[in-house]
Amino acid sequence: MSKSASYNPAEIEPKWQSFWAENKTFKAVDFSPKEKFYALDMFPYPSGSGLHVGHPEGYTATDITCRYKRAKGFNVLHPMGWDAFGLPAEQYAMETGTHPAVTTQKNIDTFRGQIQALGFSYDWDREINTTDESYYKWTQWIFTQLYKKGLAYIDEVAVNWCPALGTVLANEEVINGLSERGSHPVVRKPMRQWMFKITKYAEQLLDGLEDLDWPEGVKEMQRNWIGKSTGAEVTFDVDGFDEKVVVYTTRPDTLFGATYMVLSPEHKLVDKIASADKVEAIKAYQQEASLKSDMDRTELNTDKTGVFIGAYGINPVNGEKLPIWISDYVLATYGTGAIMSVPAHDTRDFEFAKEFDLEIKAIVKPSEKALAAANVSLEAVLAGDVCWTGNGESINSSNGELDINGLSVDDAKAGTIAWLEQKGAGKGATNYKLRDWLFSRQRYWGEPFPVVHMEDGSTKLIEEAELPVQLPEMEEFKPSGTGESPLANNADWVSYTCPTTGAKGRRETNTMPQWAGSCWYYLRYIDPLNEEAAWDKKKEEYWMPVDLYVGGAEHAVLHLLYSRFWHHVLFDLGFVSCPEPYQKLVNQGMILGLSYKNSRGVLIANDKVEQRGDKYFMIGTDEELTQFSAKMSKSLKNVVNPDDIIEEYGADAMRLYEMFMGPLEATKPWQTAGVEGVYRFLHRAWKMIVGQDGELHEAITTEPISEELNRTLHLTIKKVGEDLENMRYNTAISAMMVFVNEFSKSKVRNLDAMKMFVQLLAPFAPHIGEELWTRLGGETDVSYVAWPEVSEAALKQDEIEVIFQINGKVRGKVKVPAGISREDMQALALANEAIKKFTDGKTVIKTIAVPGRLVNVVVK
Ligand code: ANZ
Repeated sequence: MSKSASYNPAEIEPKWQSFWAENKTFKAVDFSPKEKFYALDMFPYPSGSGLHVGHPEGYTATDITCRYKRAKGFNVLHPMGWDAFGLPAEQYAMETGTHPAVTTQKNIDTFRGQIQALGFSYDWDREINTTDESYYKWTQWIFTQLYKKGLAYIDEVAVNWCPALGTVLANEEVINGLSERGSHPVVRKPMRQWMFKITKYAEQLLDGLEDLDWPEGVKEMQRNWIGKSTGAEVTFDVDGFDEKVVVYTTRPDTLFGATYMVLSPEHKLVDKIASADKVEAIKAYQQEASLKSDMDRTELNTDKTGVFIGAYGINPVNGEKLPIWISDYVLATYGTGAIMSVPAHDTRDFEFAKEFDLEIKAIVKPSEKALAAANVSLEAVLAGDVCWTGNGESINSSNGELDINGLSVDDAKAGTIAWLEQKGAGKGATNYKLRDWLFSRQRYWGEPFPVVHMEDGSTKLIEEAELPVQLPEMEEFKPSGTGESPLANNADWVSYTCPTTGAKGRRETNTMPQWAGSCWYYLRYIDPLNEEAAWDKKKEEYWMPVDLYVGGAEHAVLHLLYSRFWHHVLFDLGFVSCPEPYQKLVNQGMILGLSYKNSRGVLIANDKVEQRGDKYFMIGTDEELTQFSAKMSKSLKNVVNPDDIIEEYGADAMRLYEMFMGPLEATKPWQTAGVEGVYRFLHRAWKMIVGQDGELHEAITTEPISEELNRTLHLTIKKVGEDLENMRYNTAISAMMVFVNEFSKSKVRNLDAMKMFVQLLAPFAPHIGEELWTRLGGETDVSYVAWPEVSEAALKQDEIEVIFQINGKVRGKVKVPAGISREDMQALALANEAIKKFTDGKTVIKTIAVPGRLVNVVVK
């Protein structure tokens, strides 16, 4: 085939993709003596709508880094797979009768094709699919390990039950009482569920964050999610009963300001200590509270509700009788499910006290400075007209024995805790917001639990030899409606006979949530075909931890916390060699689409918009619209399909544009005109190297280039290398654009310089990179050719050219020694003949020097 003269991505891209696939160019070598580099992409859920431009953003970034690392001599592991269990495939099955396995396979094939068309350097021999038996067998095995360590248990828990979806949802899947998917009402209902004791790992998960190279914002979100707080548990006697109420408080220093107490409506003491005349009102209130989510209950600025239960607690510091209420703003699942209320210094208590006209007693006196800053008067605080939640000194807080008056909040806390401990009325305590993880779903399309409920009431774990517990083929996927999964309808599958004892039982019919497969996929990539074990320990030691993990910021807590939890457990069990799975994490920014709105702010879908000149109108009308950037969505019809871009401009242009749009972490709008810009750059790079006859450009010889061009070459090598180390892909591309501009002007283009440039370009635009490399006579493909070295000598500049100006007008150019000082530049300018002509007889008001660039002399 004759070599084509013009840049034609449609021709070269499939060619190189086949070359890489046939030669397994990007195979990761276990135990290679080279230094390892493990780059992980958040693997996609293969949805029916195909790849979105957001996917290749992160994938391109890691791919560039991987290709760079190979050239730097690393043994790179860069894998891809499919997070393929999940609700959409099951819902689609309910609507169409197509089995989720069929839909999933079809979607995976589409995704794989789209991803391969982008020329990513994945080791496809390591592809995994979380719905394959050979994969989920090991997901089940990990469950058995957690179970044996006592970290998995069954509990009757109030769960988020969504009648319309026929399933229970995780807290994160409920937004303001509605399901995240479909916005259906969600209610609270107690059900038998599998739970993981992630709370046991709260401290470890908190500590582990310290040494990770992660965005500070993500670490902070995890810290908040874990929500560690320290304070005290204080024991209150109940007037007339032997029962005691234990409360959790972060402010034991405010005990003297407690004026009432609140139990959560579900608190087990309520029935015991309530007076008979309150029972009915309490029942009604409990019923009402059961319908609200924790989120709704604890929100500020909501109307506070509650019922006085007719009992009194005794304040241990002063013996005062405090009325006990129930209210839904106190959660059953946090602390002890009971609080002492200090309305003067706690916002929710304040709102409640105002609502029910309860006493407000100020016992913290803020400093004058703090009052002024908050624009609050001391009188208002002392009178209980405003709630002061900040610091200050304790007042009215003494019982003779315990006297914390005049102390700061911290000292008063410490003093109170010491006194309570001495009296046996309390102790220091720590709490976490983190809850145990609800780990079961009432769905078909998920991993079955390796668990059987035996007839004798025991729970039997399916051991490794009997795994996997296969998901049975079924034709009906509708939830059973009782809250059980569709699997409960499959009597054959449900009934179990123990192969050794013959004992009978019922299989667990819940399935695992979608998080399960993604909790450990990075470990399976290490040893994807292993049938004997989830992974080989030696391979794990070689490859782990993941050196670079790139993905969307929406995973800041759930996936990233859950998988850290599993990994910590696996570490404690000795199955993995490092406690943390992901050493460095980078969040890619969201790519927005262009959208339109009319003068009333109504959003208009893109298929209803037409452009006239540089303005936008509602099709066929005079209604002018404004353009803005918005999240891509089907309804706005502003989703960009990568296939269309590849077809028109090629994969290299698509990759380059996604990186050129801005810093990787930034949110940025997609503009197809921008793709044209980088596409033209690729054309220019091609023409710099390939002549009109399809042979090498006649300017390319072995003749040396000018010192100046050589300097440009090495500056570019330096800049691109530094930018790649720091994942600043956009500025690296700018540097290469400068290079192409400079060299395209030159009639002498040294062959080696061209080869080095192509090496720099290849990680970003690998197809054109391989093509130009072979045309330049590169012997093997460019993927593993050693990265070019920067010549420090070439960077050195003996003389630089400086511009002299008078009142901002250029009056001369002078060569000066590189590294000249500002003062010397100014002196040279004033002594320069050309400048002197303009200063003679005038007054020099000032001289401004920009080192290495110019001197401006201002005269009058
Ligand atoms: C008295 C007090 C006085 C409080 C004061 C705060 C300020 P964090 O920081 O989130 O841990 N609390 C305790 N258990 C609760 C529950 N189950 N439901 C709702 N609220 C609960 O918050 C702990 C504080 O939240 C505790 O300290 C308690 O109110 C309340 F000036 O006790 B505090």
